[in-house]
Amino acid sequence: MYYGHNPKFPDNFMWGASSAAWQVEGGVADGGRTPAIIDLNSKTKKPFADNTYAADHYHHYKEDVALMAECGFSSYRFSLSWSRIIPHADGKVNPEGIAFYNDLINELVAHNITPIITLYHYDLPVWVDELGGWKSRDTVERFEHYCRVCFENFGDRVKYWLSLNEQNMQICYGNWLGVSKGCDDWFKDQWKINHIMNLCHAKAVNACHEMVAGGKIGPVPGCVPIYPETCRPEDQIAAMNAEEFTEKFWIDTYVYGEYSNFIKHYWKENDIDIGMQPGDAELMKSAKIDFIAVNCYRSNVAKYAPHDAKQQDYLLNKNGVKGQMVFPVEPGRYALTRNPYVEYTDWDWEIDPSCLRYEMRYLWDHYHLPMMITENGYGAHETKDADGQVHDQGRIDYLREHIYQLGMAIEDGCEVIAYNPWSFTDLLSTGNGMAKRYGLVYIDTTDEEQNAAKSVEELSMKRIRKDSFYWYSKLIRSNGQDWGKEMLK
Ligand code: BGP
Repeated sequence: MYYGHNPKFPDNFMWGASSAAWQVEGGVADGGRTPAIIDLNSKTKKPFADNTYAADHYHHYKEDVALMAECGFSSYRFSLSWSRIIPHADGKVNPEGIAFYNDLINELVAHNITPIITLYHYDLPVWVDELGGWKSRDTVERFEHYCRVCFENFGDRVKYWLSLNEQNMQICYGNWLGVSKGCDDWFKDQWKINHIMNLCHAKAVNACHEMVAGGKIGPVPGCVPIYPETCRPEDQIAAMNAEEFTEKFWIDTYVYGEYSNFIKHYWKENDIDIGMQPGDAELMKSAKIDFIAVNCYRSNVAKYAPHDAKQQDYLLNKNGVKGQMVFPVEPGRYALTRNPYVEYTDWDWEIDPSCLRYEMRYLWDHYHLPMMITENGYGAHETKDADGQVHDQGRIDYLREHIYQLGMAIEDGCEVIAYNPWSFTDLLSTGNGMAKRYGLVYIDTTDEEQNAAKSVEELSMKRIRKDSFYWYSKLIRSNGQDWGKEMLK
């Protein structure tokens, strides 16, 4: 659809950026925090980078919020560290953890920045893991207790809440994100764990509605639009299969509060028992979400995979040298493949601005719920130039084209309330530490320096505004009018 004018964003549209506790905070042992499973991953499983220091936001939060305000933010999406708030199995609340987040929230509110909080972003406390972790139904009760503590302490100022970050990706890539640890039969166990996560999500939704006056809550699926490789009918069905098994099934469950016939049939065919117990169906049905938060960076292409094709796991690019990605083959379901019509990042992620318009249209058509973008962004190798500045034209191009397509989705009639790209400052990448940078603000540190440092005081951690910071500031201060170049084609 061509409109003959640039897109307009709603007057109260929230512009900001995004982060997650374990990737940005550092201060892992400060203020009474205890370890999370992702800390262990970050220490032992290369190329995860050690999150001991990360971007040291724990000690720089005031400076970081001041920079957000300078940029013109009206929102900031971040996560809380469960083990900072409840560090031990006795379930007692840690006053220092509460104080840290109160200070951060107060600082945001004082600068007219709306906090959008993720309750869970990959950092299960080790003490919860030791008591059975995601394999144990007791985790539902523990998670609900944690959520209630958050709503009670922060709900007076925080009205937008997000339940679990990318539950779909945690299940699809269980090995990568530490969820499959200790499972004997991941093929079957993943669905039990997924069910427990659904119960956690439902408890969070209901507790938010019960405890937070005017509170709104939604899930955060990782969304990757899937295009069929050709108009061959088998490719179209393969694209639908990929969509179901990587994201649609999860979003359907959040929205409808029940499992679809498609997935129930798959479980039956494969003799999978997800551990449904009396009361679960009612709990899931009762949890009505207010919006869908969307993480969307890229699109994928699917094609037919015969039932006797050779299975291939998805091998992600782990070093930022183009051409390392190996696409998955799921015999009888789908195979993913390269898209010849788009550019790729150094980590082989498709650069496809239209994917945002597609995803918004897709979700709006299916679910008719408001949406907010909680992640979208450009991961790149970056260093300071000779002038001490960071000239990230690639990120400006990426953001400009993606935000423009988001605006076109709004013109198409989609209800979108916020755009929070990943990330505000540089922070740890899940796959590549500080080597893969996403920030509008450069953090003067490297993996090598962090690995060699004995304490955070040895690291510069200086904040340097990248070119994208200035570009984004102009765009958001004009509520999406000042693109920095002629856009209408
Ligand atoms: C999302 C996660 C984030 C973030 C981002 C970029 O899936 O929610 O935590 O890391 O992906 O991914 P990566 O860091 O692997 O480049």
